[in-house]
Amino acid sequence: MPQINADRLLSDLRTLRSIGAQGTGVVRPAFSPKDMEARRWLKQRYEEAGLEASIDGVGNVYGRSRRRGKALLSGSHSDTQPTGGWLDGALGVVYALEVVRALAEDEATKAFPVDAVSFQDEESRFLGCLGSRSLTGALTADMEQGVTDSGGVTLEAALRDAGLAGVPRLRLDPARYCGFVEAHIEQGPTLEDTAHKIGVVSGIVGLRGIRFEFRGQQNHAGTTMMKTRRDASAALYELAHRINQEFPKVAAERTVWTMGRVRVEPNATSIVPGYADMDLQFRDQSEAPLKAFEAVVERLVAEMNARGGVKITATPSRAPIAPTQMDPGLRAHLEAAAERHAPGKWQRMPSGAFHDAGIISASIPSAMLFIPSIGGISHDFAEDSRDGDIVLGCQVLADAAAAILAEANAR
Ligand code: HGY
Ligand code: MN
Ligand code: MN
Repeated sequence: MPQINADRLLSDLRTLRSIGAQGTGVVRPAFSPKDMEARRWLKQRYEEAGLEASIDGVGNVYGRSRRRGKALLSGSHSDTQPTGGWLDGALGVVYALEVVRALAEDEATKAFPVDAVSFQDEESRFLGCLGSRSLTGALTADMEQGVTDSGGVTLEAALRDAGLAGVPRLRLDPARYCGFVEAHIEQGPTLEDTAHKIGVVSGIVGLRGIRFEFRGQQNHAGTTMMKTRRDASAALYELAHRINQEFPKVAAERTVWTMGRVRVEPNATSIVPGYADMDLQFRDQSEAPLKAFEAVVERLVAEMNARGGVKITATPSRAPIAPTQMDPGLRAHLEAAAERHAPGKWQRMPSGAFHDAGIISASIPSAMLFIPSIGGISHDFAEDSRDGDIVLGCQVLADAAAAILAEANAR
């Protein structure tokens, strides 16, 4: 059975952490100088591991094995949230690199092809899972057209400034692969709460987003009587409150919704706001609650607009991500490896976060493995996992990879 090198694994994770480090966290937004520095570092590590490595036209780092036969693809994303944790994405990226090396060093597995990848912009600076959508042909010109980040930078400008304009974009060949496996931190409390060490993901949430704009009349906060106001912020607060009242009536057990970004203009104490906008994001393991939420939003906006005063518009804020189920055959190998290395200390579980595996699974059978997050914290500089859990998770992945490849190449 292939043996991972724990010191090498942890050293590469810590090197990647150092690129864009801020305190205990990491700031490496897609296409930023630190993101591209990390991708060039990774490309070099892929080459040192014997892979044919490249950075494609949207910034995906791809390492292709020179060996023959059905290949396994593994990886995740190395871009981060604006206040990102050091392991979100990075864990699966470095695990894949270590699995390439560990299998190459083992007599029984050294002939098997393992490809490695770091996807671009999983974290939705521009477009959630931009890189994996591009690699699978799911990134359309319409989706790219005019897309900007929260600061108004266009994707086109970001590609140009990152030196990627005109660079060919890679496309995965599904026929090359027996599967894709992504390792990731859980980003939640379940494994820690149950004292389990490994999660084998059953399904990945789907996600939709709506941007609301509220247009009223800016005016004086003292001389404008309440009954004559067209206060954009008051409409925002009312809609947010009514969403929080109505959504629970149609939500499923694990449906979540977040209104984490709002803007009120001109954002001054003595001015009745004339403009406001807000992003609503909602997720579930199935489409039904997502559709029900959209119907509630449509009804609430129509009711409020019928009153007049403030005009509300609601438009999709991002490309939707559909809920996906993980491949049973690959999951069985992850479960068997987990039982070998963490007997009785693993569980099947859904993913409340979305992941590139949710996009890749449309063209290549996919599966995911989780390790515990300390305190269940993620998308925060405090995000962390124990070294022992990090090492154990990588060994489970390497063991499962060997079994998957042996099965696929025995046929
Ligand atoms: O938001 C998510 O689920 C992912 O971590 N980007
Ligand atoms: Mn992630
Ligand atoms: Mn994330």
